[in-house]
Amino acid sequence: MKIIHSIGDNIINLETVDSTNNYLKELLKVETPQEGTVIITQEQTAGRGQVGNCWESNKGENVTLSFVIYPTFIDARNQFMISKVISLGIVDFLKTFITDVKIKWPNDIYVNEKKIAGVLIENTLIGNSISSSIAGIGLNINQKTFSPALPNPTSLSLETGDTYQLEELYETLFSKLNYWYNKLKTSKVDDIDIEYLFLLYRYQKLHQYKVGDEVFTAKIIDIDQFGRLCLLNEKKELLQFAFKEVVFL
Ligand code: BT5
Repeated sequence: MKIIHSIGDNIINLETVDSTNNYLKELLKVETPQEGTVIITQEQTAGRGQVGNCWESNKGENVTLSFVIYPTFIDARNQFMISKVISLGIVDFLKTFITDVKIKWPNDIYVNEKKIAGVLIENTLIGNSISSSIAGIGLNINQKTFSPALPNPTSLSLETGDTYQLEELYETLFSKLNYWYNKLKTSKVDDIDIEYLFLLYRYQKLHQYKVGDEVFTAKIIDIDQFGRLCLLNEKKELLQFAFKEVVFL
């Protein structure tokens, strides 16, 4: 009989680490941790964002964790589905405390135009399938002041005025992540796509975007199968962009 594990069934707590994503990456080189194994840390000395970006988080104040899943059942070309379900899990978690939570394509969670969380997903592909996926979540909880270099940070505490016991949050966060990951496992792709667009920051609204030196007005009309941003400009032309090819103004 195959034992099914959920995110959060197995937790490794670390006082300090360079990056929880790095820790899992190293662990995967020497063993196959059970699916859903989570690395939680109080402090990262080299927390990472996308391509060389840093993730800042004061010690003991926020959620900084990574978990591993083995979504071998989806094609590599559909890997953005993983990003979708993780974003949806984080949003559902935050909605138990605050309203107006949005997903900013491709991997940020926004509250009132500010970034409260970021997700770093690192997939290992074998041929056309995904052999493992490490998902790192940085979620600002109790931190109230941030380095001025960050463009628009916020935290749960700044939004609600409350202070939270981190240990009391994990169970809800994991249950929301499991809920959406199970939708993927059971091929409820339409449920995922509909909810994702419903929660998408700037969906169907006219805003300005920049590509190279060109600034234009457009609205987001979709995120395609490959995770590309689909914009419709004022000339009614459809434009598709991969991550980093377009800037939100
Ligand atoms: C992300 O990258 O937003 C993904 C962040 C993932 C962090 C988690 S923590 C646990 C796990 N272990 C890791 O090493 N990483 C993951 P990106 O979209 O590249 O955004 C990074 C940018 O967000 C930075 O360049 C800053 O401008 C900004 N930023 C950094 N720290 C922030 C914070 N605490 N709150 C809001 N914005 C922040």
